[in-house]
Amino acid sequence: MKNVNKVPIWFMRQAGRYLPEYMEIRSKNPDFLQLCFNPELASEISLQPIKRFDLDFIILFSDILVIPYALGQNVHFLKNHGPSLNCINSKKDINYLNFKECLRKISNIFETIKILSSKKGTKNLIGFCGGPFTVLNYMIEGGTSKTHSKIKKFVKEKKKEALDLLMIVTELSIEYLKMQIDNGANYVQIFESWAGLLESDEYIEFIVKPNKLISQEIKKHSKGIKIIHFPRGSRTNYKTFAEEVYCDVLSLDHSYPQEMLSLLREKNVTVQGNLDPKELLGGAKKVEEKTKEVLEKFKSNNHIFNLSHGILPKTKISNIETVIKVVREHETPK
Ligand code: 1CP
Repeated sequence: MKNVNKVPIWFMRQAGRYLPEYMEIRSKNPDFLQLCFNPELASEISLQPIKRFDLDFIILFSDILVIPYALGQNVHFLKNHGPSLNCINSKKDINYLNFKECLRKISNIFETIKILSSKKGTKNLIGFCGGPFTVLNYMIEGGTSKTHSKIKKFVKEKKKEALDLLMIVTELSIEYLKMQIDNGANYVQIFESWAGLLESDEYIEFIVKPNKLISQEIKKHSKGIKIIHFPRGSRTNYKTFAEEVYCDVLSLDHSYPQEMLSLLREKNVTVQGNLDPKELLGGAKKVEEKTKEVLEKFKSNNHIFNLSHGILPKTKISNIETVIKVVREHETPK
């Protein structure tokens, strides 16, 4: 056998709208959240990209917004519009009872994980939650936002309330991840998709501290679990994040500073990423070129191939196949 390493591969949002087999199930299930709470269908959807592409990681089919739902907020996904939540302003506006009760509301998700765990074979199974600030962003904005003006104002003008709510979301997320691990996930990813909205002290308080607490508590609960962090858009703060927060894997977008790669080598943290999902809307030749560029860029680091953000709904399946072929043919010396 040759002395070589293979780069493992999966795609953020690999289970979703670019797949006709997902759209077929979705067309018969207009309520997206109820689909997330249907263990039979949710496990089938999680396995769709594995059956089609034989990827190395299965990710649970669910959504980060099950946490506001569990806390008693009204959460709906409107057709072609994204999520919609009733707006809240303080801790008083959520009528959660206790974390056990909250988790009971979403306990079907753990049944999905059990099914996936029994079918995973040699694949890895990723459980996930949103980063606490990202979840708070949706809770305060009431949905997708271009300006994020409400959350920025909330953090500045009602800091105490913001930190109280952030702590509730953080503690519930920890319990939620522990349950996912107990039911069979061997990786967890924390999607802090809106980390890039904050700078300096706010970045420390709202991004670093809660993510650090999640890592500490998860490692205490289960040493063997692998933790992937994704503080998207962190730019130079990627360094602060890696220095402060325990990560087994750090997912990078395109904003990271150059010196990250040597820092991550020193800390023995695996790099995940970072092909731009927009490339998957174009031609095959370019996709091949860009995939090779990513492999080259991270060749001296431990690397899990992925995108810099989720797969877009208009992605061509043939382009996904091209990426996988290039990555599978690539070998790095041990
Ligand atoms: O209409 C549909 O069928 C729903 C589309 C969809 C899907 C397939 C949504 C709505 N969520 C998901 C699944 C999902 N979401 C997964 C599991 C599947 C997989 O990854 O393969 C995961 C991990 C998520 C995570 C998620 N949801 C994030 C973090 C990652 C990211 O994209 O930044 C966020 C921010 C959400 C919120 C969300 N869910 C869905 C929408 C349209 C949105 C809003 C996105 C936005 O504000 O732009």
